[in-house]
Amino acid sequence: MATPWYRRVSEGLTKSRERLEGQLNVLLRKGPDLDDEFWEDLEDTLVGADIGATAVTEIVDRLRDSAARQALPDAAAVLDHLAGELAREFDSDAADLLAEGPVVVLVVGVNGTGKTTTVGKIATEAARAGRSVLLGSGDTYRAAAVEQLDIWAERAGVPVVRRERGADPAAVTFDTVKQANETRPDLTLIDTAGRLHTSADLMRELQKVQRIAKRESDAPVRSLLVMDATTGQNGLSQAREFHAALDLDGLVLTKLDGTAKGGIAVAVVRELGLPIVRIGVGESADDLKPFVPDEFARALVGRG
Ligand SMILES: Nc1nc2c(ncn2[C@@H]2O[C@H](COP(=O)(O)OP(=O)(O)O)[C@@H](O)[C@H]2O)c(=O)[nH]1
Ligand SMILES: [Mg+2]
Repeated sequence: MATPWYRRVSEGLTKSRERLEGQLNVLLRKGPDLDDEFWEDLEDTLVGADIGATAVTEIVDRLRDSAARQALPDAAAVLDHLAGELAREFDSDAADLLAEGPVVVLVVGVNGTGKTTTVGKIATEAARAGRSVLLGSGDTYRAAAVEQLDIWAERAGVPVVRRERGADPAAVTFDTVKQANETRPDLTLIDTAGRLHTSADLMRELQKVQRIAKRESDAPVRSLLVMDATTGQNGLSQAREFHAALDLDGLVLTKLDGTAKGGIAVAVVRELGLPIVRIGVGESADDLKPFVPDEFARALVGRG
């Protein structure tokens, strides 16, 4: 049964699904036999979807195993099990860090990945659920970033802490956390900049922001990476760098509507061992969704 959630995510994953489904159909047309060629083609197809070589090897091994044990008759039967095996790659027991309260969440990531948009969407989601929200405008490098966040905040009806352009992001963080300690919102979200002169400069600045937040906040502080799914393996290596510098707590994977390689979700979770907290499947407030492994896998593979 197609829930509204499933329908929207499934729409968002259209490009990924069409690509993967198309290739799986090519594979099926080659014949029903579960020979070496089938398994190799299946591996190639999954690697091509950006699922990542280690995950693919394990998924295919498990499929081979169940093909033998459950006497799966042919290629079609194996592919019917693919979505289930993909879903197993995700940890479905991870707690939703945005549902904690009170909590302070630093939102980090490379420029243009969708940080400010995601902060706006999360604020909207939380405000609609009747939770109190406070935003911190920590990208002080671009005037447009502050204005952009203000627009989201106004629409969601939530307050924003800001300083003048060029101010120290750690100072904005300090002010935001101080206000959070006084007003005790359920959810405090701090937007940050994604570009500095070098990535080492950026990591140092974000570490400082994180240090100040943790030192000053009465509530727990979490760090959430926003990653653009269209950047594929390159995005994955940036994610590793953020994780090494900041010891992240979770991920938001954005722009899944804009890529044919949504399999990157599997690679990211596998490589970083972090939960996907939300996914972005478009630019509007309604296009931020919780991550539901089974349904995500089905939307990605398209079969069944
Ligand atoms: N298609 C699509 N666009 C998105 C998504 N999330 C963000 N964007 C767009 O990506 C662009 C950069 O977003 P922004 O929030 O400014 O990125 P930031 O530099 O990380 O703060 C904007 O045009 C957003 O509308 C998404 O899930 N899907
Ligand atoms: Mg921004």
